[in-house]
Amino acid sequence: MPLCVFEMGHFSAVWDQRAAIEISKDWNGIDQVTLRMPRGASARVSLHGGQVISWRNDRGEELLFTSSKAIFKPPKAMRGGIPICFPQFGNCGSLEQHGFARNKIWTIDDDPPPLHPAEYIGKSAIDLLLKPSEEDLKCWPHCFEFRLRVALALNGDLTMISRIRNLDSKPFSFSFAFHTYFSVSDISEVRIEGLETLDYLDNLCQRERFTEQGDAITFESEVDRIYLSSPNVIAVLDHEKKQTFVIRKEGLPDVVVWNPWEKKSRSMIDFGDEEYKQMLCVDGAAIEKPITLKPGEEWTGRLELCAVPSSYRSED
Ligand code: TA6
Repeated sequence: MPLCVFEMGHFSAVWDQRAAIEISKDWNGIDQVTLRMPRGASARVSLHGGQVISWRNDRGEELLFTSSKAIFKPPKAMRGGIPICFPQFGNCGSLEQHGFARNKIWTIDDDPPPLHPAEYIGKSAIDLLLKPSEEDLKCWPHCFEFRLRVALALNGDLTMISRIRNLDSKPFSFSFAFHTYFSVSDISEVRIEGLETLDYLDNLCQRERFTEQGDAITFESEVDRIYLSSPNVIAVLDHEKKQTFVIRKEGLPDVVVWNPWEKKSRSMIDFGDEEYKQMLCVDGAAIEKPITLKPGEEWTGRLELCAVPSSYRSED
């Protein structure tokens, strides 16, 4: 099948005609957009929350976790996939936990301002837009535009780009996270590399600040931490699956690491008691130092996820 090149404004994009974009409706009648690539990879985004709800590799294997008890009923965000946490991460002030963006209906943005040409080459993508409703402005009185681009590359890599612009007459600040639920084989066989020696805020100790030791992070109990000023490349190694998630990020200095373990799992109605064994949240985020935008200013946060075969080397 020939590749064809077509003009997008002043950019050209190389397009494999076997790539496809399908729009369907979920059982609540909310649009979902599925990106399909010729080698078999796919990603599905719900207009409910702009949430990526599925990311599959060339073999059709699901790479993101979704709870078997997830509640697919607005306004609650589905437990899994990649919910968008904006304008806050966490539970402070009058806003709901992790902000309202993940609980709102987004629209398809058919005329987004262009990105760098490299963002278009060999990718299938959808652009979504969130603007505050009157109701939103009552609880968060700042006018903004949030443009989200979700793109799938020919090799199955998933890219999410958030662009948030201040359309107000005064500055505003926000915190942000791509709240990414990775599917793992067995949490006791997983380690994270790239966060060694960093400071972190421990959500299990009123966000007290600690320093991570020199080894990769492994899991034997509940972990709920915000690692600060992290490198832009983090690896999540899954021994059993012989697979590594490589996380590349820009504009997202912090990394949230969360596994609820047994006790917390039992307290969540939309989460199975044993499901903590098959998931791990590793979120690209901007939390410690909220982003402040002056009128007219725009912030960009970019996340790229790859799933690569890996031979996991145990240290011992
Ligand atoms: O740090 C991650 C976290 O804030 C945890 O404390 C836990 O609450 C998790 O997010 C899930 O939040 P959610 O609102 O999606 O249930």
